[in-house]
Amino acid sequence: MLIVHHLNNSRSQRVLWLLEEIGLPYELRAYQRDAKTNLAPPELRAVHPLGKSPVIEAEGRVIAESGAIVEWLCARHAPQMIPEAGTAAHDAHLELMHFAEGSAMTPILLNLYVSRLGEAGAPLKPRIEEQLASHFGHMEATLRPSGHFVLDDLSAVDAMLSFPAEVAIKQGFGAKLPRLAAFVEWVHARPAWKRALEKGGPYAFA
Ligand SMILES: N[C@@H](CCC(=O)N[C@@H](CS)C(=O)NCC(=O)O)C(=O)O
Repeated sequence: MLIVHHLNNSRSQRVLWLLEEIGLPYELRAYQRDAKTNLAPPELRAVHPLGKSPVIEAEGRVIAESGAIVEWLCARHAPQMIPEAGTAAHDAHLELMHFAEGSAMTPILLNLYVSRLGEAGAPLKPRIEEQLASHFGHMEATLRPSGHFVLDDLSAVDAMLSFPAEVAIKQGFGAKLPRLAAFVEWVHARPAWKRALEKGGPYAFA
């Protein structure tokens, strides 16, 4: 059976959600962040050298990186969640899949780390804030009237972008970005998302 190495309050929540949407059975192995450092416990390094989550084990392989995991799961078990190759939707999907971890997460993580510097980090704040607004604004503008990022039904990139979208709402961007707020509300109302939350445990972005 497929194994998910799940860390509390992490990007692996979207993998649990996707698995619930697909209806694929899986074994959840839960890890807790260190209460002081917020880092993953060292046992995760025994699973994959990066020591982060999510990681899945399937078909004798160990796969890290949520983007790769989401693509792998959809390609194998939910091909309808990836637009057909050669179409404009496929290209848009590809771009957003990379945007989700490449661009969108950069200011989110910078913000997290720079905030720990207190006053020393103040000179970096305006640029970080401008980049957060720019990336979240891009997500808002990209959402289609159907409420999805590509196509008009749940796709792999909806799962990937659910995490930065949740961060945006948690950080108070929802008032200015109503479509993004509606997207997160829609995600959180999904029975599959609720099952994933129950299985994954407390989640700061719920
Ligand atoms: N690009 C990776 C990032 C993985 C990652 O940084 N995961 C975080 C949780 S969201 C983690 O495990 N942090 C704990 C640590 O770095 O010790 C992915 O998308 O899976």
